[in-house]
Amino acid sequence: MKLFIYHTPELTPTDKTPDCAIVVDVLRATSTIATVLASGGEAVQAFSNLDQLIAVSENWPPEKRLRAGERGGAKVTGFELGNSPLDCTPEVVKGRRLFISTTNGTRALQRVQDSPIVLAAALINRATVVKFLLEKQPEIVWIVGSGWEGSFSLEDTVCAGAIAHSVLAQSQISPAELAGNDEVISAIALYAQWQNDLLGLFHHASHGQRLLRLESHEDLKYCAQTDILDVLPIQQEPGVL
Ligand code: 3SL
Repeated sequence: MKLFIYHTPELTPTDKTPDCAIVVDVLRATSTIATVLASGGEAVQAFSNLDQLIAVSENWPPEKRLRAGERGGAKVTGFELGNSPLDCTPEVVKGRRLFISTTNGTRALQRVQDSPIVLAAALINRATVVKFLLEKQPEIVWIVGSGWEGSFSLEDTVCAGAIAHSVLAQSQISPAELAGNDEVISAIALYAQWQNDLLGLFHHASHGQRLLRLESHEDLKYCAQTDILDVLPIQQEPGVL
């Protein structure tokens, strides 16, 4: 297995696809997606464009759908949900399809949707994603951070590092064998430094601070937990997990 980490979707090569692409948006899209599926949601369908989301979801029975949207961290007017994983309880999402559009996370999913395997990962489902990698052994793996509007984000990089760190801990692969680019080594170092205080790291992150200004402290706490959900969000068809 060769692992490449890209801090933003824009940094991924445009002329190739990996055997497995793992999209990460810890704050908060992939944490929300994992939570919806763990809570019994029928599926999550991701859109980068709000008008498209509205048009496609119109064809779905109202009692079987939920529209979730976030722009700039705030809920999209008229949608049932924003992008808080804490709203995605079984009472709310069970048996329903979540149609979601967020600023960065759904854009990252769209960027890699032609890869044969596409996963959504966050810290909360890290162990399940790692188990999948160790069982399937895809040759070329990309972890794609969503970042924030084209720039690096600490929380996605530390999650990428957490995945790589766990792959190394559970296999015979050496860091040099695993690392396809330098980003892998630096993400592992970031995780090694902060693994016992991920919430503290989120407080340093620009998007963490943005969410704190929006009074989403509980979201930060939830998303900073590691390995609490045994769920593997895996793409079934382009854009649908
Ligand atoms: O950018 C995104 O995709 C979102 O996850 C951002 S937010 O956490 O909902 O503000």
